[in-house]
This record gives sequence, structure tokens and C-alpha cells, in this order.
Amino acid sequence: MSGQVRLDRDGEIAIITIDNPPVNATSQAVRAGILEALGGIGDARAVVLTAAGRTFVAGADIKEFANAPLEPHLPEVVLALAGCDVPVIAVLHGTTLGGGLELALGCHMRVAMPGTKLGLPEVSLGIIPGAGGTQLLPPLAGLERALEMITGAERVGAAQALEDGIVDAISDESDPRSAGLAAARQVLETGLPDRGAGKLDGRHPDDPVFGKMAAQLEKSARGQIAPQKAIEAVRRSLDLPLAEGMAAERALFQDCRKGPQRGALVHLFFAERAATKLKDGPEPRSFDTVGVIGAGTMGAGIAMACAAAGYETVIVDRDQAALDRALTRISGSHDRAVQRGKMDAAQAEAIAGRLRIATSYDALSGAGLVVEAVFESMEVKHAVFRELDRVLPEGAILATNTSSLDIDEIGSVTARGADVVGLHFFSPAHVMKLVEVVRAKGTSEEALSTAMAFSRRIRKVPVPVGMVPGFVGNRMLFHYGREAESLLEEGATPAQVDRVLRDYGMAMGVFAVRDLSGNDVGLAVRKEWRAHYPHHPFPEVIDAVVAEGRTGQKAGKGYFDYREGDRTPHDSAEVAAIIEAVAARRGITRRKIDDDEIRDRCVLALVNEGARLIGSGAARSAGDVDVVYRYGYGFPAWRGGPMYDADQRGLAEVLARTREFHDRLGPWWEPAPLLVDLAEAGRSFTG
Ligand code: 3H9
Repeated sequence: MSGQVRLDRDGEIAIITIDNPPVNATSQAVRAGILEALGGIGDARAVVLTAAGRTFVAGADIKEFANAPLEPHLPEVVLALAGCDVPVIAVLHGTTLGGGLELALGCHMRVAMPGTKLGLPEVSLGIIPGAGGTQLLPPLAGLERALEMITGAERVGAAQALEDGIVDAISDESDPRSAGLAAARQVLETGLPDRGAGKLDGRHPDDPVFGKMAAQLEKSARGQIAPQKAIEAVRRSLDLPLAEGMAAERALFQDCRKGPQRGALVHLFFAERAATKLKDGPEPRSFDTVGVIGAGTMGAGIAMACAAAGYETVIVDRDQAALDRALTRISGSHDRAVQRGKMDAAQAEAIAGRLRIATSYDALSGAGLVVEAVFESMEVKHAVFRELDRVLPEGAILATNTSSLDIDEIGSVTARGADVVGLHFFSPAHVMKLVEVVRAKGTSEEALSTAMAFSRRIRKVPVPVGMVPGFVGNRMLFHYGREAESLLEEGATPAQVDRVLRDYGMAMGVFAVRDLSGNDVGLAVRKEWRAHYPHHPFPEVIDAVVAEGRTGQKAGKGYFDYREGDRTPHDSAEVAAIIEAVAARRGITRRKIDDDEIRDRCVLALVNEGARLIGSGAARSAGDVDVVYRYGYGFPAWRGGPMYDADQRGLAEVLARTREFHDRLGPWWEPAPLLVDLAEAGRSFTG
């Protein structure tokens, strides 16, 4: 038997243990090992299927998807478990996901350890469950619930899984092996649990739920192929016997596996894991108390995330009323989460119990890390950092949430520059997952490693970046936005640009985003960028739009018009006239611009700047850039990120187009040296 699967006996019970660290993925050796073990159970009267280490099987081995699957395939193993002559009981712990849950669904009974998380997350990797998940889950959980879980890649806890009928019991034994043996003895005594007629009684393949779900996903999973294929696979479970249904599912799985979205999403899966870890970084410092300076929206959002992750959290603000408002906002947000079933009342209460407010910095004397989220002014930041230097214990990390100021300069008023780091959160901070962890010149490796570990613990996706204007994300965004604005001057309309970008897969168009965040704010940021590029020509539509009081949704008008109480953008004749006037003043003859040009100029502006950032060392890798863009800026995950997408197009073509724009449009388009080098060497960013 392979070293990754063991078979042993306890009396009449055979125990199959999967042991393939780190997450017991169903590699070829594991699949073969389970089949061999099943063949070797002899006269056992029941079988327990369990796994060693921190988790039951967390899925198929994602690294294997790029190649043709090797035999034996997972469906064969699942069918062998289902067809075993004696009852097979799966014991689940840790994260039982994808192929892991499919193995368990093939068994005759499932027992979960408390704290287990279960799910079929395949669509988040651009595939569908390929080993019976779409066939075996619906009879247990019901059609609606199974569709929801599979198409939404939903992970549920053990209690929910019991309620849904996915597991038969939650064990109170101390470990999975004992749990399995206890359950097997029970089955030998009283038989398998009776599940009655099953939850699919009377449901048929033309049930309206399928069409309804597909229509819903057209909106909520726009552009994604796998969720729609998953619906089709579930539908087949209603008119085919198990083995044939699994064959139909397998064919749909293979379509997805070979398709482009699987490659993009798997790239992001590994890029995210690489981005959020420091290779050979020093041990992070540990602490229980965190401080947040500033009780505004950003500060409150950060504090919520910290308290939710188990940190004792102190919010400090000079203004008591602002502190009170922050607490009200936080409790309102918790109430909504409880109402929507995202957390229970006891959890909300525990989080609230970890939050304290104070008007004096002295309340931070026990803090191991403090994040400053105050007004973006060097003078104000200096005042804060002087106070932090005064009250914080030695070894505490001083983090700033600045998006534009020099972090070394912020830290210069302290006697501990090595412990100063940037933590650039995105708004709303309790929702947005990205945190750029900014390494200033003076930041020590230990401070960086601690800031990364802290960010992971508060369930963010931290990406280390260098101290350059705009860091990585906003710097790329600047180039994308100014290119979109130049397109207006040259002949496009805000509606056309936004439609093209949404068709490409962006969550929102660039001008709708600007109207949401405020064009006056955008104009102030634009002024800073002018200082960084004194010799480059800037488009001037934003100046004219703000001059007319069109500051965005808050004013009811921006690049688009808005009706009272409605966020739907409508074309604006006034904006059309503003754009015409700006173009005329600048001597630009407007022309019809095709959609391909709009897409390429916006997306390749991201790619060229991304390449420049990697080339200069401000971003460590193309994977890091892709993760920043996916989590901070609504880039379609199924395209893998701007750098991965450029690779799919081919860097020779990307370079040719960039050079074409450079010849026609001037200095903004000078190709990044890294792009030139890689394209000319026939290489890629992510390969
Ligand atoms: C599937 O099952 C298809 C089926 O329908 C069958 C079709 C035939 N494969 O995340 P972590 C690695 S699709 C290979 O840092 P955590 C990961 O790269 C699959 N490697 O830890 C990392 O390596 P390294 C469905 C995997 O504790 C290390 O394990 N399953 C896999 O924060 C630790 O991971 C999923 O989508 C894998 N399946 O989280 C589950 N999983 O140390 C995907 C992990 O070298 N995985 N690795 O960087 C997860 O969600 C999380 O990794 C998990 C652990 C929750 C398991």
C-alpha cells in the first residue's frame, strides 16, 4: 500500500487512514491507496475512513489539474466506497472540502468532529465537483440547498451540516479515530441511520429552480462558467442513475478543467498563498492587544476586524462623540450580521466585549501593535506618532494606514523607525480583504513579518509592497483611470468606457467608481500625481467635472446623473458638453473609438505599470500584483489578474500594442523594461 494510506484493524472494524500532509489532498497515491485498502479489509464488518493530521481531506490536489488526470480517478474511488459490502463511516475534521467531501458523501455515514468546516468550493477554482458532489449532495441536503452550496462555493460548519443533513452526527469523542470506532460500533449494533424517502422525492430535471438559479448567477457570478455547469450537473442527478450521473458530471468537470478560467483561478489560489507569506521571514512577535487611532469609518472598520479575530482592541480618539459614533456603527453592523445569520448573538457579544474606547493614548500601554487611521496630513500623523512613541511598550509595531505619505518621514519623530510599517487597508475595512503591507526604508524584517502575521490573523490578504507613490494598487489605478479619462477627451463616453470594462469583467466601470468615491477627492489625489509626473500631459475632464459641482453620487451628479435615492447611473448631456469643451480647448479632434481600443488602453495601462513595479522591486512578483488587483479593485478573479491575463494574450502581442500606443499617444506608454525583456525572450510574467 502507498505510504499515504494506512489500513489497520480494531476487532471487527477496519480503519483506513489517509496521511498526505499538509492537507491530505487526494493525490494519485491516495486514490490508489484507498482502493487497495478497500480490497484488503477482509472479513471486517465495518470500515472507518479517517485522516491523520490537522484535517480530513481538503480536496483533490490542485497542482494536478493542469495535466491529464492519472488513474485511478476519484469518481472510481467514491463509487468503490459507495459499493462496499459493509458500511463505511467517514469521520470528518478540519476542512473537508471538494474531493474530500465527495469521498465522505460516497460513504454510508458521516460523523463530524466539532469545528469541522465542509463544502464543495470547486467553482472558486473554475471547475465543478468532479467526483460525485453534484450527484450525492442533493439527496442529503435537498435541491435548493445543494445548488446554493455548490454554485456559491459555500463552506458550512458542523452544526449547519447536521441541520442540512450532510452529516449524520457530531461526535463528542476526543479524536477522529475514536469517533469513527464509536460510530462503527453503534452501526454494528443498531444499523445505519434511516434517512427516510430522501429530499428529492417528486423533483424532476425541468424543475423551475434550475432556470431561476441560472438567471441569478448571470448577475451574481457574471462571466463565470463553472457555476452554470454545476447547475447542469445537478440537473443530471435527477434523471440518471448514480454511475451515469457521475459520468455526466465528469464530462462537465473536464470541460471546466481544460478551460481558461480554471488556470486563472488556480493561479490566484497559489499566488494568494505565496503573497501572504514571507519566505524565510523571522518569527513574528506575538501580542493580544491592538490599538487603533482614529474613530472614523476606516478606524472603526479596522477595529471590528481586530476584535473579531480575538484581539483585545482599543480605539483611541480625542473626540468622545466620534468614539461613541464608532461604537454605534459597529454594533449596527453586528446586528445586521446577526439578522442575516452571518454570526450568532453570542459571537457578536463576545466581539463587542473585546472592544474598548479611550480618549487618552495612555490606554495603549499594553498594545503590541497600533494602526493609525487619522486624517491624511504629515503634521497630524507626526502628533500621533510622537504620542505612540511615548506610551507604547518596547517592541510594539507602529503601523500607519496612510495611502500617500512617506512612511519613513512619519516615523522620523519616533526613536524606533525599525518598528514603523505601513498597513494600507481598503474601505470598508471590515469587508475589503486586501492590505498592502508597506516596507519603508527603515522597516525591520521582524516588523514586516509581524505586520503580515497580524493581517492574516484578522483574515485579510496581506501583500508586501515597496514605499513608492500610490504603493502598488493605487499607482496602477492611477494609470488606468487617467487612460480612461483621456479616452473621453478623444471621443468615448463615460457610459461606453464603463460598459466595456464591465464586459471585460470589472465589478464596476471606472467612472461609476469615481462617482461613488467622490470626484473632489479624486481631483485632490490627481494633484498629487501631477507632482510625480511633472512632464507628462494630464487629461483635464476631472477638473472640469468638479468645477461644475459634479462631485459624484453625493451631489446627485458626477460623470453620470443620478435620481434621488437611486444609484443607477444615467447619461448626462451636461457631461457630454463638458467633455466636448475640454477636448476643443485642448485642440483634440474627437473620433469614434472602438471597444477593443478602450479595453486595451485601460487594461494594458495596468499591465505596463504592474511590470514597472515588479521591475523596480516595489512588487515582489506578478502573482503579488494580481492578488492586489483581485482583492482591492474588483478585478475579475476568473481572468487571474492583469499580469496573468497579459500572459494568456502573449507578451509579444502586449508589447506590440504598448509600442503602438507609445508611438501614437506619447510618454505615458513607454514600455516597461521588464515587459520588453520578457516579451523579447519569449517569456511570461507568471510562468
Ligand atoms: C477538488 O477537490 C476537485 C474535486 O471535485 C475532484 C475532482 C476529480 N491541493 O491555505 P493554506 C496547500 S478541487 C494542493 O496556506 P490554511 C497550500 O498551497 C479542491 N495543495 O493553509 C499550502 O501549501 P504551502 C477543492 C493544497 O490552513 C498548504 O496546503 N479544495 C490544497 O490557511 C496549506 O494551505 C479546495 O479548494 C489542495 N487542495 O488553509 C481547498 N489545499 O504551505 C483549497 C491546500 O506550500 N484549500 N494546499 O504554501 C484551502 O481552502 C485551504 O488551503 C485550507 C487550509 C482551508 C485547506
